[in-house]
Amino acid sequence: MKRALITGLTGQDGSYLAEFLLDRGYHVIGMVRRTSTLNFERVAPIQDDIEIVQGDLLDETSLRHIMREHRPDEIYNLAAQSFVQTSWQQAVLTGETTALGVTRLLNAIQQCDQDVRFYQASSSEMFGKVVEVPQTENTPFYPRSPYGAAKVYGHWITVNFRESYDLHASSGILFNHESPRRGLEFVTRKITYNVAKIKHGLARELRLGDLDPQRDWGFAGDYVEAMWLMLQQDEPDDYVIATGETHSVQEFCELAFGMVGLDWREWVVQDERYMRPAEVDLLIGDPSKAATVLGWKPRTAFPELVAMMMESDMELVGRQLTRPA
Ligand code: NDP
Ligand code: GDR
Repeated sequence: MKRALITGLTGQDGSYLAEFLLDRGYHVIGMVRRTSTLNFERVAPIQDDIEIVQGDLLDETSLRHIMREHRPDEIYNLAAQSFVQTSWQQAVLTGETTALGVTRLLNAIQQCDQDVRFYQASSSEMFGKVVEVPQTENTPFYPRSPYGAAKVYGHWITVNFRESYDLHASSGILFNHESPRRGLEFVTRKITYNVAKIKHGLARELRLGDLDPQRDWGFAGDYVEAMWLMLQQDEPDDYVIATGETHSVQEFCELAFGMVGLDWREWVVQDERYMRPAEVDLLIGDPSKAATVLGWKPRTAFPELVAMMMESDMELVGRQLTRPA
């Protein structure tokens, strides 16, 4: 039985990846950091099938301990301070976790077991103010936030450890991927959850920042397969994972409101608080290397993704309404 360690188990991607690996017969070890209240909501249905271990990307000793005690064959490093907006207020913490955290984990691998296969969760935010459209594995980086800069470091330290120590370390440059399990602070989920509240009469408006940025949005459930495929290759490498389509925040609003018979223009209010000091205007990825080498293709089209999230949030808010006080 293969053993996989997932950091960031409690996040959106961690939960989908854990389900994916369990289905393939893996023994899944999920790293979680200590919190005063449990936040296992996303993994609740599979919690008993996973070995949960405590560790923190800020604490290298905890990572070495996990490596020695649990001997994983594959490591998926999904843990990060992942919210771009927060990275301006907590730039140092973002760097400690999202950048140096990768080095701590790679150090632990290099010292404990150099045969481990390693996946780093890199990001399209590294392209930032894009210098090429669409973006490929060869497009130069131009990050626009402390988060983007931290991910660039995480990406290059992964490449460096691969080249320095011959580690099987791959970096997946994933474009935005969403799901009903997306955190409520990210724009797609913020929209679908609040549209559901408006539809149920629980909110009167939706306050958003810039509606013009365009993103290449895919479904998280499709993207975790690409992570796994990268670690099944004979050689480690870097891959862009994207749909090859781009849509604006406004288009997302139009679709989501439209799905429940509302006109977004009557409900959306623009609010300075959600504007960013530097914006990423346009992201669109070229996933052809992943298609050719990994045989990976996205399965969920943009309208399907919006519909999936809208349906889930309509049901969630409906349940909240009918719950006895
Ligand atoms: P989430 O924000 O949903 O999850 C982040 C996870 O990291 C949580 O489990 C969180 O734990 C954990 N974490 C945060 N800090 C630490 C720490 N110091 N030590 C250990 N664990 C920590 O992110 P996603 O699931 O959406 O994304 C997964 C990864 O992929 C991230 O690295 C993200 O930056 C990257 N990425 C995501 C994309 C996307 O569109 N979703 C696109 C490209 C890259 P806790 O629950 O305790 O907060
Ligand atoms: P992003 O995702 O920054 O692309 O990072 P997010 O959903 O936060 O923003 C997408 C775009 O929407 C604009 N926007 C708003 N965003 C939020 N959160 N809230 C708002 O009210 C709002 N109004 C407009 C933003 O300015 C932005 O242009 C995500 C994260 O998952 C990263 O961890 C990951 O690396 C990248 O995707 C790829």
